[in-house]
Amino acid sequence: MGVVNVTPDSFSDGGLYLDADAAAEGARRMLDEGAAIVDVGGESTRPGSEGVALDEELRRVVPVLERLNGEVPVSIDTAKAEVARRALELGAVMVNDVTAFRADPELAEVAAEHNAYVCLMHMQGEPRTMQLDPRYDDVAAEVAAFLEERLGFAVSHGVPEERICLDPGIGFGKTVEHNLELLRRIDVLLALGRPLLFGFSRKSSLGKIAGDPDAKVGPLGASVAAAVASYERGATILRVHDVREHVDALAVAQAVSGV
Ligand code: HH2
Repeated sequence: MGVVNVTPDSFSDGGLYLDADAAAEGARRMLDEGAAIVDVGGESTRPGSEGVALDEELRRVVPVLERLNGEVPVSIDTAKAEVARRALELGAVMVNDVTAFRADPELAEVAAEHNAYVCLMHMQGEPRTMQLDPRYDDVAAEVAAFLEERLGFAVSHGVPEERICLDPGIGFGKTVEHNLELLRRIDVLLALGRPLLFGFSRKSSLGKIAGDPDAKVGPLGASVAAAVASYERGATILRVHDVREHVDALAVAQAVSGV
């Protein structure tokens, strides 16, 4: 899954795709480079962010979807039902909601009506404050319990279970150690029986592991290593900004595993 953030302030690609032509071109390039789907978002959820108004989010993402004209499989990264509705009408095939249908419960019905694929993600707290002091007694068990509950919610609102993938939400109310433990104990998440999406790409935890305690962005090599480690432990979808490098690395990992 490639990432195109149509925002001025995303933590690693803010401003790069704010222009609709540049965003559409970026999405097409990612498809050429081997992405199976491109996640288009109009609201940054980086630590400390405040969120954007509906009108502004629509103004950012609708022109991109219009330009893509249904020719690129798009996942719409939004927590708003109205943004998802417009995106699905314009050909998007998946709804990626970092709030797992908590911010706008109507989003579940919109996804169901359009027979969309869905990604439900775990987040502790909200972007504005989530990295201030994240705490868990047992991060893997708590994230799994949350995802199981949200999976039940989505299914009870008409989204077929086969259309849903789950995501532990790397960096969303989690320390470096929490993120690593979620990958080490991925068996607890795999036991939920749905494909798992991991989004380590460029996240600050990777920069910290690579030696910079003040890192805001993780380096490419660290992102690729985290994606391969996630794949080898059982993740199905890797959400990444640098598609070509990840596709190459994952092709090798896949060849080694003989799948
Ligand atoms: N991470 C980000 C945004 N959306 N969605 C899922 N399912 N999983 C993730 O890990 C995830 C996500 C944050 O990364 P990015 O989109 O690059 O930054 P920003 O939120 O600043 O736009």
